Amino acid sequence: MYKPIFLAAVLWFCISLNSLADDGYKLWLDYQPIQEAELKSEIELLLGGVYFFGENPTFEAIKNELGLASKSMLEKAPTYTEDRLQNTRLWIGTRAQLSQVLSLTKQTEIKALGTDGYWRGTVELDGKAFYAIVGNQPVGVLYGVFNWLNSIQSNTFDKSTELSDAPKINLRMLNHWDNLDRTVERGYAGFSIWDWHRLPGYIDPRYIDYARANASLGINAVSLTNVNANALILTKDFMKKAKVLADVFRPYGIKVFLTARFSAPIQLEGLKTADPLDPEVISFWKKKADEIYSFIPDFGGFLVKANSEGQPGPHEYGRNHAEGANMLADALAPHGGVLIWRAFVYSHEDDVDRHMQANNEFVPLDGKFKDNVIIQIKNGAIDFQPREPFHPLYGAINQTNVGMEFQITQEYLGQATNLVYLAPMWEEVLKSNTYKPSPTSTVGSILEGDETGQKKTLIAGVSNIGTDRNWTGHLFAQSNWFAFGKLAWDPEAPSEEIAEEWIKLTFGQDPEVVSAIGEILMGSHEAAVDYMTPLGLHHIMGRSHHYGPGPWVTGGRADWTAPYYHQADSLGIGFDRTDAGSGALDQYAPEIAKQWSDPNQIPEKYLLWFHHLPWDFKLKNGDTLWEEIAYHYDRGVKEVREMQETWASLEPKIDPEEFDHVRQLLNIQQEEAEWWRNACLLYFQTFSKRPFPTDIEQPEGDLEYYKSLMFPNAPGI
Ligand code: BDP
Repeated sequence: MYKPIFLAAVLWFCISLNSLADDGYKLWLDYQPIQEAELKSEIELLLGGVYFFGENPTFEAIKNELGLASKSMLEKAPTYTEDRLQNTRLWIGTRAQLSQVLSLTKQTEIKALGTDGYWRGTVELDGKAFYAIVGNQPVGVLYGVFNWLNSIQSNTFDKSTELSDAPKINLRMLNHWDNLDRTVERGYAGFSIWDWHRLPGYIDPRYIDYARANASLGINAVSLTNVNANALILTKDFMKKAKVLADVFRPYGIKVFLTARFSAPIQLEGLKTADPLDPEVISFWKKKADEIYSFIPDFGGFLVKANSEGQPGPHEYGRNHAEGANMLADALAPHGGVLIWRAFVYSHEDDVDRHMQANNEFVPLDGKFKDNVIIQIKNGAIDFQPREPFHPLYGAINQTNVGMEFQITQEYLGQATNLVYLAPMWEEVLKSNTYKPSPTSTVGSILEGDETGQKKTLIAGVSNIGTDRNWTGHLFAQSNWFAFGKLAWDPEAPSEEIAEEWIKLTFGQDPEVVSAIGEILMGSHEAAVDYMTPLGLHHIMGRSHHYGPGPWVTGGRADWTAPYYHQADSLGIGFDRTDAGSGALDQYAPEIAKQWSDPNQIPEKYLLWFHHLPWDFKLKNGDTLWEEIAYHYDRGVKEVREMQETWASLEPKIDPEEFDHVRQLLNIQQEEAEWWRNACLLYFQTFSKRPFPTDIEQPEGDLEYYKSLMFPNAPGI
């Protein structure tokens, strides 16, 4: 008798618990109820009388967002009015639509903000005040609305202050490394969110939430598929599927790009060649581009990885990167498409230091690329390492459009088990002074196009998004998606401010929570560098999956082994890239080459990236190199333990589900940090033959055991 009642009670209890718990799905758009009475009544007034100047699909998307926000923040739907003056408080529209009610000065000011810019503030008409959100185009209005909602959530909305903003970069883009079978290369958050099998018939609601999240950050372009490309994406069947995604994303201002496999003419059409100068090949790509545009009229263009890590490219036919890229760019040009060509090229048949190969290939081609080509350069010359000095191509080519490629997914940074906020690392790169083309140039100013008058600008990030309920595997990895979007919009934005914004939107306003999580975020990158690759060490991760330490990895092509990079021997450690070594430093401006060539002057964080130094080399603080390496690894572990303690102190203030998710992952991170420290120090000690400093926690375990660990099913490969 009691049983069903008891079970029902348990079920009810579980459901209500569950509805309280937060699984992270809503990202930074969870629109918490407004607590502050004054703000609440102000927003109630505004959302109680919304007038849209005109109709279009983007305004529908805005209405959807206002609906979600209002229901969640105020527990009621917004009221839309038909008459712009009667019972109206909030005006939403484009500059042209509001031209009768905006002063000429205001209109000129807004016009200067460009396609994606917006302005919001109070407009007076016949003695009555209206709050207006205005863009030059509907997409600018959308960005303005998201910004307004954000200000409500972070309690900074002030209707008496005008606010305007515009992005500094044209293309703010996510690169998905998603395969057509839904596996994701270097993906640690489940499978691909593109359900190709059920497309075009089935539109997963996630696509819309994905578009909302991106638009809320200003991300306006998405490359759907892996750079290690499958030509099938260019067949009609897949175009129909991609078209559906493009249709979903369009109201949110997001353009779709696809990766083009250079050998597609052979694979799809049976041509004998993919030579970019062959007339049949040229005609194949022209027809292909026309066909894609017939499905997706605003198709963004192609992203291409060629002649790199086994991908086909123009070199097979004795042609260079410019000839390959330009042929594809010509096919896209009549439709206004952009061709993004990656500079991540290196060959194991070339003995030259891998660090130098991209410059060697691209610098001689500077000025030879078409106007609709952008060269997409990774932040560093090797490969998304925990810390890299900026890529020497920045500033070395000045007559070619260049764009940035960051990696948001944490391939080399602890994947989805480590909490690492990447924005400080990106900020470090963006702020780096290149001294070329002008003494004050930075990577950021080059990307903004200021230095060379570059018209097409791009910041891309390799996505960390998958089917996991919280999208990114680790809840805190959401901060990296968020920060990427913010930096692509404004490469000068400080990572600390971005962190604070994300925390407030994700965890609320409590100053103690904001400051404690801020500390965790801001220290997390340096901690990871400390326990993985301190002092400029690089590429010493496990073979192929890049999970965990693998400084002993040898065999196969040299530039995929760890000793190629750390060069540890009985005399010392580090890769000599000075003139006495590979000479890679000469690819930087003389100001940098000079300073960094001197091991006593180079910033110590890059020391072993450029120098092979004796174990007893003295650092600025008087420690020997060997001691300092040990101190860094030791510190890294301790920093993770501090992160754990800080997080634990927040338990009463964090949603239980989110708290426990992060707590468990931090425990794994702590174990992994210890594993890194033990394995690397024990391994390097076989060369240094020196004792560990006595004031560190002594590395424990058996080196042979660490070497024997295998992870054949590690995710992301
Ligand atoms: C490396 C990844 C590899 C990618 C490659 C790339 O290990 O999976 O295909 O970059 O960027 O970091 O093309």
